[in-house]
Amino acid sequence: MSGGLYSTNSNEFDKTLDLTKIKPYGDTMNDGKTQVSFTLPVEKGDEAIEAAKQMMRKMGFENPQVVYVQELMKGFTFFNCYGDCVHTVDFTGITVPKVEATAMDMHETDDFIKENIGRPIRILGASTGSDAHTVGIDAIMNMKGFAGHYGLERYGMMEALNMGSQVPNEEFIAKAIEFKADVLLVSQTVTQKDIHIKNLVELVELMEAEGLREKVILICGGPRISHELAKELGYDAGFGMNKYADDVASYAAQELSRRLNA
Ligand code: B12
Repeated sequence: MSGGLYSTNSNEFDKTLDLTKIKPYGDTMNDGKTQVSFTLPVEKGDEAIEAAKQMMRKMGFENPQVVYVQELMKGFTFFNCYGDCVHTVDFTGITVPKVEATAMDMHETDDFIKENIGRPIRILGASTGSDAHTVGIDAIMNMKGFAGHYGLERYGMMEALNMGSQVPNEEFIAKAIEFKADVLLVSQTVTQKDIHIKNLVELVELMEAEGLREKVILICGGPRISHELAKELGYDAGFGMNKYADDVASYAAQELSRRLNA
């Protein structure tokens, strides 16, 4: 039986997928449905809710709805809102710079190093500057690994040394020289006030002054690091979220082999 108060005819919904004009998807194509949350520095109340709706309209959302309101502390109100996004993105025009390497698992990388480099690769890592976060660099380096990916310390053909967090750039460089590192791994998690940019650039400048920059493969990583940003800052490669030891190991082994066998 068709019709009735609650029946819907699916034919009346837009089903057009145009990759040159994509929009957020809620429950039907091109509905633009989006959830946004933010805080305004005002007292909770009807005026605050109206301000949040006006903010949503200015951000490019039609039919703004405030679905959750919470006073965070006196004078600050948090909002969860829904709205219909009016903007579109041309997906076909997007290119993202990526690290160029063939993905290999731990055993394949070890075999690759044996065949093409003939000795273990020395890898030094740290979370540098004032950054106290260790979980990211540990995820890449620790023997036990992370999310089912063994860390670099487990690789038979890698000598991996993890210096931990809050390592000053000068100390990192001194250790790199002493350890005769082939590859340096720098982790940066805190990005407030662009502190990571300042710290990453300082490391490159100090390495250049020491004549070390061209002698090593310099890699940075962290949740807000992209390969594009890394290249801009003078690094050989950058790895962000959802990247694991295998990604770094594959790249490091292949890049070192390219350089040694050039
Ligand atoms: C745990 C944690 C802490 C712990 C850290 C404990 C420890 N031993 O590491 C403690 C409580 C100490 C802490 C402190 C602080 N934290 Co904190 N912390 C977090 C939290 C909850 C999780 C981070 C984490 O462990 N992620 C898990 C790891 C596995 O993910 P990951 O780091 O992204 O790593 C992956 C990739 O990025 C990549 N990767 C990472 N590094 C590298 C390096 C290389 C070379 C490569 C190849 C790849 C790679 O590989 C990993 C696996 O995929 C985040 C919020 C969040 N949910 O992310 C906030 C967060 C990172 N912290 C934050 C802040 C602000 C702080 C403090 C400044 C707070 C304060 N005011 O005191 C201090 C830091 C002080 C300092 N001097 O650094 C902010 C950072 C905001 C920003 N954009 O800058 C966050 C995002 C919280 C927030 N939403 O505000 N924090």
